[in-house]
Amino acid sequence: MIAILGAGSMGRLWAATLPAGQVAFVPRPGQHPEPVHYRFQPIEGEPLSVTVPWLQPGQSPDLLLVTTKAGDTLEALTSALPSTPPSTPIVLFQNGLGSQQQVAETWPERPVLAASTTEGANRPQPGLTVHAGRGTTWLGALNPAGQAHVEPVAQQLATSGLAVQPEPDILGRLWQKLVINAGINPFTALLDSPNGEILGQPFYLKWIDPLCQEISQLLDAAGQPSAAPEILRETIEAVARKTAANTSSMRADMLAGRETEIDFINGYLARLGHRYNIAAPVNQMLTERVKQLN
Ligand code: NAD
Ligand code: KPL
Repeated sequence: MIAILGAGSMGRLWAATLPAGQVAFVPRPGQHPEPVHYRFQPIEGEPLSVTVPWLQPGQSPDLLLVTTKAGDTLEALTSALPSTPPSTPIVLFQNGLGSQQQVAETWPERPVLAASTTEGANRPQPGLTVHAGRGTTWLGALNPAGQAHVEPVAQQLATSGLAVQPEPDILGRLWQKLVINAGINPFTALLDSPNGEILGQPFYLKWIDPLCQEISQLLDAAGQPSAAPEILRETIEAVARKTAANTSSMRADMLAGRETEIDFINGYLARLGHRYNIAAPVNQMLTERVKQLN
């Protein structure tokens, strides 16, 4: 049985694509709800009707997928883990960085893995989950206890039909995504613009170079491969152009009045600056401004 903690867009994507009958959502404490019914719109073909039960007391999952937002993850796992066998691998799907390390440090003896995914899923109306973009999910261990689980978990997740790849350097891959999210997401939320439209706006043009300077220094301090600020800017802008019409996850959260993941993107970089004594005022400013939007 695969348990999924977080019955939102990403959780429902996996629940709809993994073989039926093998998946259950993990309830919040005290919740005794009915099974979750929804329509699932795959990338191609007709919508499917999906029903997912909740994990019952006494059921022991052999895999736990965590698809909560970064800011909810520690609390959600604190409730869920007492009834999860200690040997069950935990796969973290959160964007950004910081929440993954919190989990690995809080439960060092449990097998903790992280996923970085370019799959896209959303819920444009109640009861409907849309697989909005096909991508790849990279999977790697965050601690020694997780190492032996990478290959078998990748094979188990690949039964969904989604592309899943083992990744020996999952932290590096999470950093690559963090850089892109740090250079696109806060601007899309603050300017209330699709990804491609930020590129010509004065606020973006004023801050992108000093932001890339900070990120370049932070990459070095964190032991990640060096990248010059100009290269970082090119990488960020290539993704913004490729996804020009997209509403970023941060802008979508802002428009829906949900808490954003800024604390785990530019906020993470600002905290890292503090730790390594590297000035990161642009990351700090973007974090504070996005938090003021809520
Ligand atoms: P979402 O808000 O749709 O889903 C999160 C779910 O977690 C919600 O249903 C919420 O009720 C549930 N939750 C919160 N606290 C809980 C708790 N204590 N116990 C049980 N459930 C709890 O978010 P999402 O879009 O599915 O994103 C989840 C994570 O995946 C985020 O970190 C996001 O950045 C990342 N991600 C999402 C996508 C995507 O396309 N949706 C793509 C890549 C990465
Ligand atoms: O990952 C993204 C997000 O919206 O969080 C990008 C790459 C910016 C695409 O929208």
